[in-house]
Amino acid sequence: MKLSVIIPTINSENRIEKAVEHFSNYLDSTDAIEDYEILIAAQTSRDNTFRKIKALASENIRPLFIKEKGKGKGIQEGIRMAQHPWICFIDDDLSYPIEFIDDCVPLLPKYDIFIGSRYLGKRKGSKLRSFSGKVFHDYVSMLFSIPQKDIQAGLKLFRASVFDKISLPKEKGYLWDTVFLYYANKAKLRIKEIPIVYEDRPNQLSLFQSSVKMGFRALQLWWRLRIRKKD
Ligand SMILES: Nc1nc2c(ncn2[C@@H]2O[C@H](COP(=O)(O)OP(=O)(O)OP(=O)(O)O)[C@@H](O)[C@H]2O)c(=O)[nH]1
Ligand SMILES: [Mg+2]
Repeated sequence: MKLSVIIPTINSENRIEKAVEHFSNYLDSTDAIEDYEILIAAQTSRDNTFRKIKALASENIRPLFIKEKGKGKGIQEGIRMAQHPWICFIDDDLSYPIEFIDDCVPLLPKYDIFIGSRYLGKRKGSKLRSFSGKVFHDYVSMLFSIPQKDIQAGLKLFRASVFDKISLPKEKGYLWDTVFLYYANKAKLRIKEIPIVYEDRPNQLSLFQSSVKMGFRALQLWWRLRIRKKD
């Protein structure tokens, strides 16, 4: 398999090197990977993230310097730059296991999109965060009729060619994934959830603040996509 791995990242000077090293060690050692590139989709940060990722550049590791805010924006730019037929994105804090690729490999011919699913697998960490994640999940799943169990998972693998069938979501924030899965289900793409063990490592400042913001954004998107029928 030839794979482009996108790491959306921000304010990560103290973790990005470790993440890139971990992912590239895995990609170098697994038989499943014929060729790969790692795209570090970094947004302008308060710390030295840009300087750190510049120093990581090599044949397989390509830093992207993105001015505009948002995890979705980082993923979009990564997808635009990706050169391989399979694309994966993964968070920068090692909360998701990259080894999930091994579980996907035997199933590649049968599916277009794989999700590293926290709700099928094990979730280590705070019960409150797990509960609020689930409430948000059920709310979004209802608004957009998305049947998958983990919509927002920060680990997804998909064919680059899916964007011949669906548009590349324009959403710039965390809800990029929701729009992606909404389009993918509508186009009847083949989606498989793979159980993973997730290590909760909270980054955001306030759970309440971010949940309210994302809840409101989900409503705006629901209005635009499902009621006004725009994309
Ligand atoms: N390029 C870019 N990446 C971002 C931005 N915000 C977050 N990220 C990255 O997106 C990934 C997920 O961010 P988190 O803050 O862990 O978000 P989360 O996992 O939904 O929230 P937590 O449950 O609090 O961890 C990480 O790799 C971040 O560095 C952004 O504005 N731009
Ligand atoms: Mg996180």
